[in-house]
Amino acid sequence: MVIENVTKNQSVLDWVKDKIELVQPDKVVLIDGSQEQIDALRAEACSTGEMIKLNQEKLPDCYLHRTAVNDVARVEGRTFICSREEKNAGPTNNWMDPEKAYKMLYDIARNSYKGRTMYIIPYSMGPIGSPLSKVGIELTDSIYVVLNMCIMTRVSTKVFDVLGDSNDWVRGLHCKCEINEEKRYICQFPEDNTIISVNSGYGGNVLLGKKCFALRIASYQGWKEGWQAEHMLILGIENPQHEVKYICAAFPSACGKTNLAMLIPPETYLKKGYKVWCVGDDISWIRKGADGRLYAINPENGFFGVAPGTNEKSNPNALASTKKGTIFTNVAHNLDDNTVWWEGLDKNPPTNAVDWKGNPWNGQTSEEKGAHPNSRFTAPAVNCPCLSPEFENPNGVPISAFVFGGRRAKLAPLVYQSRDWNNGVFVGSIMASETTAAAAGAVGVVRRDPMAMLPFCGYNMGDYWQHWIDIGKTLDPDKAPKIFNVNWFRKSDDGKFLWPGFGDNLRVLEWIIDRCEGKVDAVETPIGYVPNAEDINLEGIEDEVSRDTLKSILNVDKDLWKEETKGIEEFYAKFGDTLPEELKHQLSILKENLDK
Ligand code: OXD
Ligand code: MN
Repeated sequence: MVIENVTKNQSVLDWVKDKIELVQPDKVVLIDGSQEQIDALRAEACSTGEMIKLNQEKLPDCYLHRTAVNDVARVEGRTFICSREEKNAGPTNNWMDPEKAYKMLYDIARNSYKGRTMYIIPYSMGPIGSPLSKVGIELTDSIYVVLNMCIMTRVSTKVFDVLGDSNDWVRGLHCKCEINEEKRYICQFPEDNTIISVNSGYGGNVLLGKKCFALRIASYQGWKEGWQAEHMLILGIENPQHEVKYICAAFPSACGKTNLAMLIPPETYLKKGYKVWCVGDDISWIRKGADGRLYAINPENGFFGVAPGTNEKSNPNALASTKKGTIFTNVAHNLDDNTVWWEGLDKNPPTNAVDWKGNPWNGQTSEEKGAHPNSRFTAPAVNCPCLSPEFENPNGVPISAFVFGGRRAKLAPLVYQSRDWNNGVFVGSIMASETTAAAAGAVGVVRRDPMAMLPFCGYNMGDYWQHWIDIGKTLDPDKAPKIFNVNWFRKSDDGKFLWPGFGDNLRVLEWIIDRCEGKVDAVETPIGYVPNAEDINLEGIEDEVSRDTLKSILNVDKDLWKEETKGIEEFYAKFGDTLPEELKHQLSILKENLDK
């Protein structure tokens, strides 16, 4: 099938023709998302060694892929926002002049598909035809990208029917080139709805629907069009009366976001009939509905999850999601039964295996890791046992609360509620996490990551905060989601975690929902409202968490917060005149409250 047969959209036809002339593929293939085509591409990728077909009894339709060893993660240092004015990229993004960037990227891309095939992937972020969805087209020379996009997005030529002759679609050009680190660039052109990614073959750099479109480009579109693209999971909490309330939550990496999105309620809650539903694990697109409330969809169609640490205990729903139709990237390959393994899957590493680099590996004796710490599974959302029945709802789900979070050993209490919307925007803007041993560099260093959007905001973060404030102005305070902050990671002086986390986090979410419903009181502190210790349900974990321990992790230490305001001030100073007045005001209120 050729593209001219499925669309007459001139902007699409012109752009594709132009890019074909640029990169000079031997062959052009239009991807229609059909099972037949997917099967043929899987077979082709296996015949060239690009993918390995896994044990089809244990892992039906599952495959393994290894990237180049120099190409295993997103590369923030080589990711650019190419807005016409540097100021519009803001102080937290790398910026490149668009004219220069196009020239440089086209020089790299020119003739790079010689001897290769161009795949044209038409896809929808969000259910096809939903008023909250958007269309993208990615051109790629990688079958791995095609097959991942077929899991992570809705790939179909039907998107052309939805698009008609509109110019509102996102252009994505991906060229593997030589996977040269020195010439690797991930460039977003928000003013042109365009993404160009060269010299990488790894997930977040090349699955252009995800971070590049659904966050960087979409956050800019949301700013211009009056909606929001956020780095937030979406979950639904069903109570024993079968009422479901939805929460969107943002966390920096290494805070258990995927685990929270697929939380299994504690035994006592299960017995009473509570359920948790996953709508999304990473990204939310949010818009005001006809009833004046905010509604969110998950624009993705799969999970691109970190494999290490995922196991039957930490996240059985994620693990179950990987059991069919999944592509594993950079995990260890168990040759005995042709399955996969990663650190933290179980205590029984394979002895006859191949590590993520492709070398023979004995998990019982080797000092090296079998799977790369950022190895991934790309799993279809439909596999998830707790996938929300609302997952395909084109209108999204109504949001009761926004939850921000971070990893703070001493500072932030287990949970607090902002005083109002603008105070909640302030709480999101000061989000920060202390680094763990999982990342390179010093441990315990505070890294600011406002709304968990630091590497994903497609425009000036100051304007982004103002956009949050402006959205609040359009909402009736009774209908606006309430805004909270959580911290699952408070530690004792001897370094032990004081809150059990995982499924028990539902106890905190329950308080959050009760606050949204006006069912429970709270204590006012300088930073916002904190629960009365009696109001967090500890049934079943009294032995682990005493009321006194709970009280200690709900406390707000004024001296630590005074120190914190200095860090906030320093961070805010970067934004100059783009820092919203309202946030300056919020910071001064916090300081006053702490001095009282
Ligand atoms: C992700 C990330 O992979 O946020 O989702 O880095
Ligand atoms: Mn993410």
